[in-house]
Amino acid sequence: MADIAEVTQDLPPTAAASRVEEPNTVPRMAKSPSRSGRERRQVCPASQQRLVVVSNRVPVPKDGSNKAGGLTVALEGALKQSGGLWFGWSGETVENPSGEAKMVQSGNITFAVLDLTKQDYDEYYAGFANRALWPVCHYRLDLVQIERHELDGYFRVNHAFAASLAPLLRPDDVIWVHDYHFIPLASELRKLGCKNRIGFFLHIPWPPPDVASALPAYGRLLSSFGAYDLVGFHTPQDAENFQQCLTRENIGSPVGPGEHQIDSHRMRIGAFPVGIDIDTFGKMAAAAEDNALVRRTLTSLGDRDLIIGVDRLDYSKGLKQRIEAFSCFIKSNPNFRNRVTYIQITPKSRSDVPEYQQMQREIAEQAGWTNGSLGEVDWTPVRYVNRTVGHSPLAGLYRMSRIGLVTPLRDGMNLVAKEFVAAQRPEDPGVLILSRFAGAAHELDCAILVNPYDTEACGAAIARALQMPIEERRKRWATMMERLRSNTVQAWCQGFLDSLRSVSVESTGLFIEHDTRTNWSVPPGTPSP
Ligand code: ADQ
Repeated sequence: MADIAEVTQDLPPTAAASRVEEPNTVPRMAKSPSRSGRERRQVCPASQQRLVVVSNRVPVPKDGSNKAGGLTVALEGALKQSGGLWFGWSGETVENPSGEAKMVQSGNITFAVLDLTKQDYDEYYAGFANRALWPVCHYRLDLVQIERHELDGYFRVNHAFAASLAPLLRPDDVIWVHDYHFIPLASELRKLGCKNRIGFFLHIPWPPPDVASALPAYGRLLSSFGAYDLVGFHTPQDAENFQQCLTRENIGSPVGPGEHQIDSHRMRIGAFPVGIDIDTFGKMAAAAEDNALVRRTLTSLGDRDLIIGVDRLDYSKGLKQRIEAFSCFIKSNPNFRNRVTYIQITPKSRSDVPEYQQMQREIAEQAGWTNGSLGEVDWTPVRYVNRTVGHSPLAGLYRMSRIGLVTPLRDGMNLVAKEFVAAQRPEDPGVLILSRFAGAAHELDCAILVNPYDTEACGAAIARALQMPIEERRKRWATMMERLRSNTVQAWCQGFLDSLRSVSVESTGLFIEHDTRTNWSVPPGTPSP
């Protein structure tokens, strides 16, 4: 989950002035009926149910900060609708965390964050989440590190988060848990008596059983998914892989498309491809033509065409293969020498994970070596930049690029691909070259789809994109825009929550109907009071 997990890590520390000093203003979790019972239960109409979002990083607001990405804005929008709580890690490590969440109120949204110890951080975040779950989910079994104490730390931190969240919950809250850091959170909440509807969305891919089973505590992790009412993925392929994993491990059984019965609990499994706020992004890109950084960059290019890559520095993004493909393109198409510039904007991430440190060195060396061997005194073919760029200049840079090079080896969705398309000029759009292993390829199949491992084919795709006739560029772009327009980030949010609100009612056995006279929701057949 890019905006939340990575980009918001730049958010400044919590504003002390806006701290809510009285955690008791948030009601304690009340007793609720059995998940499978048919007791009368006071349930708010769906529109009034409070939303609780749980994610590893929380965009705690601070005056003057304007770094929220589309996903954060969409989730905040959903939280604002009915009032909400956003819960997760503070981003801080301290010696003795209190175990009680620090609360910040902003309008009708409460942000509640917990500190971690250094050991928790090392084991849960840098350890199990990013050295076991991340590589396995990205099909990189060669990079998996299995350490028993990190696995223990992962479950311990999930237990601690659940214990801190439980007292903040109300019986009718709908809980939406995000990403691989928190797979066991629902099962930990259930152990503490939580009967709420709980949905989970995985922002990264889910691999097929032969790959996924390389995870330590595979069976335990899979079983813990059973505590959710809805589990969502970016693509039907990921959802199918996941259901196959459950079936192969004899964890419940499929009971129809996208439904899985585990004991008495029916869980829904679905694909919810995340979108972007296409109109806002398009407008921002158009306005950014006047942005100072964009104009300076344009001037620095002279009459060369721009090829752009924008990614966190992560081995899943295929940067090594991408630079190789660019190099192959130049060698096979010498007429393009000194006529194109490839800018790769790549902020470092997870620098405390050893695999990332090594990769950072390798990519920097490769970019330098490529420039040394291909460049001219007056031409640097690859500009490699380890920086975060603001959303507005980034949108402007996309807009002035002839090619967006988005070639991850594996990606849950890839929002850069969508942002690149949304930023283009309708009359003269650039071309998206997209890996077939990005979730975005399901919707953006009018991009030039490539196999990122095939260097020569990727090099040829760059040549093709640079020479693509304007009619073809416009046609491909218009089709992609149609797809993006029909699935915005707001629609994604709404779609997931609608599904969660409907599925959990059925799956818990509490077939709740709304009684307009009492404004209560009750199981059908319950006599009126
Ligand atoms: P990420 O792996 O971080 O997210 P991605 O979907 O591409 O990848 O999102 C990156 C976001 O960060 C984009 O909004 C992009 O604009 C921004 N960004 C990247 N580089 C930047 C830079 N140099 N400066 C400023 N902003 C930059 C995870 C999954 C993805 C999934 C998302 C959302 O790995 O597969 O698409 O969550 O679910």
